[in-house]
Amino acid sequence: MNRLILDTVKNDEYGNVLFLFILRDVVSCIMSSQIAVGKSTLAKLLQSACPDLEVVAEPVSKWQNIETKTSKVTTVSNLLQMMYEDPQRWSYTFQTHSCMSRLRTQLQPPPARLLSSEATPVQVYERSVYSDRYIFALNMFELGYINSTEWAVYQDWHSFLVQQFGQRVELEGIIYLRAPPKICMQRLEHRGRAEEKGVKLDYLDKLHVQHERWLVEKSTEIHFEKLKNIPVLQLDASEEFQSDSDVKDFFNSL
Ligand code: D5M
Ligand code: MG
Repeated sequence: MNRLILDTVKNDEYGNVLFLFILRDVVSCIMSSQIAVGKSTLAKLLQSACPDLEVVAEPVSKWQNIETKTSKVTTVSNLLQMMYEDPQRWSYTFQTHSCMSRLRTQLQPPPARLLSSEATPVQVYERSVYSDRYIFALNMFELGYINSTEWAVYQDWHSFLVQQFGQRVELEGIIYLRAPPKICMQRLEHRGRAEEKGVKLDYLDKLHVQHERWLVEKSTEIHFEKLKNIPVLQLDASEEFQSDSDVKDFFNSL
């Protein structure tokens, strides 16, 4: 992926200075995994161990704080909570919002500090527009939370947007953090995110099956050519992460 980036940097002597960076070969990866598997733990490890790497967090707080403005009052709604409390009503809405927020995140240029690095810069995203579609949205459709009309509409605009943005949302690799759903359930209970209180093991089992179909068995129907042959690094996440060496080797191989 080649990116052209215009940036302004504040300079004491000359005021704002316009820089033109041509950034070649940014390696974009995603971490895809079950809920509460430990993405953020691995992300912190990677971030502190690799200066040429940027981890881009999932925009969860955006989903929890949607501002609704009327002429007199501003209210905040928590779409993550609404989706878990009433999936039949809110799943489709949630998928539109999560996909738009991930798209915005994936379209952001890398930070300036990555541009000055000698090595190939790497951006690692916590999930992507592809995990949205091939894990969560598909699962909601199979559970009947998204009906067949909503599913057809979703797939239509998802394919259109991904194709329109082309290389800007392409990935070079996927890191699959794999752990038994029971272990993820324990971690989910331990972290105690209020919206996830009602999540059952059965739901995590289903998400696990979706990951296995997409990333291991490769039986999920994929609609984007590059994604079909993308390298997948599988990491055993049943133990808490201690080291990042496997991941570094994977980046070097891309
Ligand atoms: O936590 C992220 C939370 O967000 C978790 O409750 C799953 C949920 N999530 C993320 N993306 C989606 C989509 N596309 N649909 C439904 N729910 C979603 P984490 O522990 O980081 O996985
Ligand atoms: Mg997380």
